[in-house]
Amino acid sequence: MDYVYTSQDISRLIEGKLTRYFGRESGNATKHQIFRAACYVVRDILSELWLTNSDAVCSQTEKQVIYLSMEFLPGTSLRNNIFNLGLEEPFQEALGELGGNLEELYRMEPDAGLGNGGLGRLASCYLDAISSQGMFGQGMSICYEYGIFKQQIKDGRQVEQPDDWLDLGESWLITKEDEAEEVHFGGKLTEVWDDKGRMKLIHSDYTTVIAIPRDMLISGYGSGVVNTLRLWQSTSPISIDMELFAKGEYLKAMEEKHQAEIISKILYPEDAHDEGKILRMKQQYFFISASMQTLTKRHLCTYGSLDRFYEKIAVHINDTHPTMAILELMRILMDDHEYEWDDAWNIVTKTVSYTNHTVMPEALEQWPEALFAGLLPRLHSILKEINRRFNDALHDAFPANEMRRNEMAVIFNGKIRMANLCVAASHTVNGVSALHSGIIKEKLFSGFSEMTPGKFTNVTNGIAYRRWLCQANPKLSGFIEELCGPGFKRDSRELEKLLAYKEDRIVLEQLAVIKRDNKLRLAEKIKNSNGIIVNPDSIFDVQVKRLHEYKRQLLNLFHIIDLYNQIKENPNLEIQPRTFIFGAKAAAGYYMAKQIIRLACKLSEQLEKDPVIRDRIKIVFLENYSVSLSEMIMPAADLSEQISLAGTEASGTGNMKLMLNGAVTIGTMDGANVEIYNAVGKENIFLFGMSVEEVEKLKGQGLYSPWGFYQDNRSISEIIKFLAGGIPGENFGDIINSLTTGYNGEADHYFVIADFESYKNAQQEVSAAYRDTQRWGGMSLTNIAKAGVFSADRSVREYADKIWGIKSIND
Ligand code: 26W
Repeated sequence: MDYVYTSQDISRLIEGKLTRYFGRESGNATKHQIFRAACYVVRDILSELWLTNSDAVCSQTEKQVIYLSMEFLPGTSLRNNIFNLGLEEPFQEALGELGGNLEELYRMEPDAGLGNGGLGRLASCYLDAISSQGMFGQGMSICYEYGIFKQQIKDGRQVEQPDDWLDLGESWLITKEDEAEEVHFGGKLTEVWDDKGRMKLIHSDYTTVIAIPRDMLISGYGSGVVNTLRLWQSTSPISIDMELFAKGEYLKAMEEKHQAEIISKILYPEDAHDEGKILRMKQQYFFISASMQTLTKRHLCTYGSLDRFYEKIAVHINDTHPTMAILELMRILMDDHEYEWDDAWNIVTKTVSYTNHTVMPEALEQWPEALFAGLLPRLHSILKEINRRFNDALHDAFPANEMRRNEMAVIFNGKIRMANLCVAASHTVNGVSALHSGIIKEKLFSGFSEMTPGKFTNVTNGIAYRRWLCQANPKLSGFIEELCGPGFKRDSRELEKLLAYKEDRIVLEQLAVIKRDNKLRLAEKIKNSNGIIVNPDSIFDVQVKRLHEYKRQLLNLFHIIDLYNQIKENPNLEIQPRTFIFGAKAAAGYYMAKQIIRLACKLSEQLEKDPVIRDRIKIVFLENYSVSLSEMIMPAADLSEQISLAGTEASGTGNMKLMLNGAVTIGTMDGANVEIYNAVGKENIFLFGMSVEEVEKLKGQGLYSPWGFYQDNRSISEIIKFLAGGIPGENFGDIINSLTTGYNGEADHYFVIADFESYKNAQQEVSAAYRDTQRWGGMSLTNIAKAGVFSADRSVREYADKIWGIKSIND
């Protein structure tokens, strides 16, 4: 799609914004003002498209998906929108004419970090893909005033700082006060009988919170479709209680307002650990209630009835956090529109679908029933009825198996199990990689799959690849375009055309030059932020992701300590120089994760101090890993560390971004690594470690003892000794304890020690392969060429066909 804007048009539009909003001209405007003006111009262009080709307009005829998620991680938007609109050139020229610089504006934009990691970024990749595929859909979430914390490293420790992103980030938001909704908390229920002899429940004495929509427009690449991400902000209908104020009770006078506003104040930074906090419950109901009310109102306005709601709306539940949508839709249908239970349930179950993103037991949400009942009395009464009916169905399905019935119940032992509710009410349930979908079907939800086998499916995750290739790595993207034409930007499978050059020395050399340029760019960033000079010819060995024991950053550190010990023992040891790059945020309350960060940072200092070591191995811990930082790291990586214990990482998406940028994976047979392996073949990946079955077997025997390895494997005993006293003044006793103390799977819960030898061998193969530049070049090229299947465009088409039943306007 072509939009005809010349650079003169764009500079005139920017000047117009500067005059109207800031009373300035480009000559005397600040950089912030120019940034804002450029955003407003882009926003206007998107708004125009939105008014003709959007979720709002076309939902009159087309079915659309509502993607409910507690988290979205859009990162920055200016570059992405300008790229998607194909307006890079006119903007570049216009900014030049105005005495500015487009790259500089890009760098000023703060990340919208309204998510923790994989789950939130996936949601944003999918919105991008929905628009790019010419489909209609809307994301719905919370407009957190503070996003994921900014991480600083001080003396090797993580320090969390608030992320005040709205300051400049607000430029993208369109506030729609007229579409605000009321959300009710607490209160009491009374039964009354109407004149037709029907019982009705009246909800009274509740507290009202107002939800105000702040919409972000989501452009698509070349499709002309613009969708929206609706972020709800909370406020109170009462700004100040005048009576209390008059009595001199100033703080109390504003209490209600504060209580309301705190709901959308800050994103919970726990990922994969459910804390069962009441504020989190309020956040969930707040955005779900506002979203479901808006959707039903909109539908009613167009069609006059909610009978066939599911023919126009697919509601998708992104992990269990938005599960209350099931209950809220039941409430609206029955209480506000007088549907009978069976009819309401029929509509709900035809509307909702659910994706599971983790099998970690500590991440599966459970709410204490009493807490839930107090905060959401009406939803609780609906929930109890769902549970009662579902228990009847369970009795029919498993009459003789009480254990099975108990494990599948929605309410059990005073706890509400959100995942069970999701599975019971959704028409389709999916996992996020082939392996993970198998695990949820066969293990996590095995009872459900016995009862309703057809409900389960897989959609392997995908990434907004144009962001990580065309925008983040323009040199590589430009080179691919030279070789294969521009088709890959629309159809990622066209990347396979690169395979024709697998043996072409000149092409491989050119790819290596591009990689080196990107490594130099990252080296500059490292110098500025960490004060460490890195060698661009060393292997850039990258592990970037949230810090979790299951992701095994510790295994990576074990390998580094082993290399250190080896060089210490034999200073003449020939080794391939490596720069180990880490980026990882730890949840604020996750003690062991923070210890692992400290180990990485202190080890980094220790290596740097030693001239025999520092030219060969180095650790760089980059602080504040984020979408923007990943856009700089991915293009510079040689080796991609995907080393979770098999069966723990649902999919991973960083693995896909790194592969797309030509990094070769060292990994376990876990999550989407399995599919990467299938795509590139065994000669283009370094596999190691136990398989899911082997892990299961070892766990099942209950005999695993890290001590056996400690005694038999000198590398391991030396590593533990190093941890016990190798860094003067530092104590890593708690890490040692976590690996060695406890019985039956307590010690070394994620089998770091059991997988070490295999990992070390794979790492030796990496070094050998890297030394053979021709071989490495071929591996790298194959990884790029085969990354096409991991496009979010493909994932979204699968969701559309298999789950949502939505279509593209381009088909
Ligand atoms: C209740 C606290 C909480 C918060 C977030 C529990 C669980 C989560 C998420 C489900 C964790 C998450 O981000 N999972 C990741 O989802 C990605 C997208 O599907 C996958 O690629 C990752 O493997 C998975 O860890």
